[in-house]
Amino acid sequence: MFHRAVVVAASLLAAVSRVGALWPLPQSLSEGTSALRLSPGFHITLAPSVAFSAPLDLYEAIGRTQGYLFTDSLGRLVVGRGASDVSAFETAAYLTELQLSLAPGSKVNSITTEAQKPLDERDEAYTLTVPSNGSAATITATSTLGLYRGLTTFGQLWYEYEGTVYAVNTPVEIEDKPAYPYRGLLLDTSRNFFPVSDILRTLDTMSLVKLNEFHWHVVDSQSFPLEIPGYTELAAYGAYGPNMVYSASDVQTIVSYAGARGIDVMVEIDTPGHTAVIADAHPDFVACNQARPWATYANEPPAGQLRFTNSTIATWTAGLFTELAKMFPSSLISTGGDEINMPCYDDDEETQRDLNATGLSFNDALSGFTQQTHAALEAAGKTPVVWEEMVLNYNLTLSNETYVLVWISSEDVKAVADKGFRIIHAASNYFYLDCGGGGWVGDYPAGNSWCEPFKTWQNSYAFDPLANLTSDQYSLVAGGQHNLWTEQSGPSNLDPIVWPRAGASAELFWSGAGGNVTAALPRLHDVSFRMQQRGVRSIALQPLWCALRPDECD
Ligand code: CP6
Repeated sequence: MFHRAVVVAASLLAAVSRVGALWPLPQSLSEGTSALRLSPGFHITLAPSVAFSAPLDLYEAIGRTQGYLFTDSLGRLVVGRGASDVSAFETAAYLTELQLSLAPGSKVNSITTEAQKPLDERDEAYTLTVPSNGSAATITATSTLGLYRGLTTFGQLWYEYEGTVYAVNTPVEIEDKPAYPYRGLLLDTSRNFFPVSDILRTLDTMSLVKLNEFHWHVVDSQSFPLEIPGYTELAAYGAYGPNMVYSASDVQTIVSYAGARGIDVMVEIDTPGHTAVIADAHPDFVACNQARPWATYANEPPAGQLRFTNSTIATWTAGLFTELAKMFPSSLISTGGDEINMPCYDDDEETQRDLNATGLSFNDALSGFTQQTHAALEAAGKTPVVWEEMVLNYNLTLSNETYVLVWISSEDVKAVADKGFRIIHAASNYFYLDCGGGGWVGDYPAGNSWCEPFKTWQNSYAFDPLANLTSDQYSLVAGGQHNLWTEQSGPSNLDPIVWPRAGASAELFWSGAGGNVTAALPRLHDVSFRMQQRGVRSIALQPLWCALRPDECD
């Protein structure tokens, strides 16, 4: 294959504009056509503005970046695209230094601290220059998180081939910052369990495409794999097994690994629906526990929902969120709130007795419960996040600080905005990675095939985050996320089902507008190869033939 590629080499000049494979595309990018070699003595340095108090996670990020430069062996791609005019490389200058500096007055926090800040306080902006003459490259920013984003971009400029590392699109000048502060990925670890190592690899891959929010849908009706201090009975009884539990120390590992990669971890305990598993430890806490036929009482087996109308249970749940808040430094925690099943509560004597005793309507009782869990989170300094039904279906009184995940349909975004809530796009018609995964294949009502059409990356990439909104509502859009529900996914297909598809939302919400799939395809293809180089089983988007000759395949 390589030999074939060399034979069809086009002119270097024609090829280079297609060689730089940055993903997500920076806000402003100017590229030249000169080759540049990475000196064997290349090193990344810190200007005095950073060096005096540089945090450990920045040093580690520098070390990883240097490592990737020499192990992302993608030179074949560049060579195949016509940059095989080796003479251009033989005369290319050597880059020996990349200098990182912070603007005067910037605070030198760790990347982790910056990544875990509230959404509107995150500063991810950076400027990157790579001259073609061998003078030092530079990254400047006003936060270490910005420097980290710049390092990620820098790493995508380079291709190792037969021992030489080169960029072919210099000089490069980039000014960059995200269009939206929230760029997430949801992973469900309840329907099927994922070892910590799978989560860490996913975090690495997220960081490569500048995703910054890991939405950890950690528990659900099927299993409770999270050990929460003071509430350890939930995992003890509810996990699939003793080896399928995230211990408090696993959580710390995941949170700090994420933070060091510029990623915040937003955990979710979905309430009051999706809670059947709580019955394993507390049978009295759950209505319609494993009731049959399950389809009457839940969207998936097993049926069972928290008896939130009971004040003891509500207080217990608020306490659970208080403990959860201590485990996760993020400012964001999701209390869930999707897919509440009414027949379950209608048929539950205890719930009906509570409602009669208090004289509250179902909606008012649900409002009170949600206010109680949210108050617990707010007391812990957190901002609550909910699924859209909480604000669209039950008319709950919630703070306008609340973030609302829109999942049922992108059509619902407008109604959420009209109520003044901040929005996280997660619509099933654009951003669901599972195919049939929300469903129970064979058991879903006929004609309700959530999975069709399969959500291609092109489909997600065409999403308009501001559609149907008035310009004064634009600021309500925090960003968006791809979602992996795992009814039919597990460790063996995690990488292929997520990557590189989730890259589509990564670019959409970083760059602000996707749309042109033809222009994007060769870059996404390249970032997918880069993922593969790093041990991620990201899938092919095209025959390799096209990767070598993007101009022939568009
Ligand atoms: N689990 C939870 C799910 C889903 C949701 N919440 C879901 C619903 C429909 C589809 C896919 C997933 N499996 N807790 C909805 C947010 Cl198609």
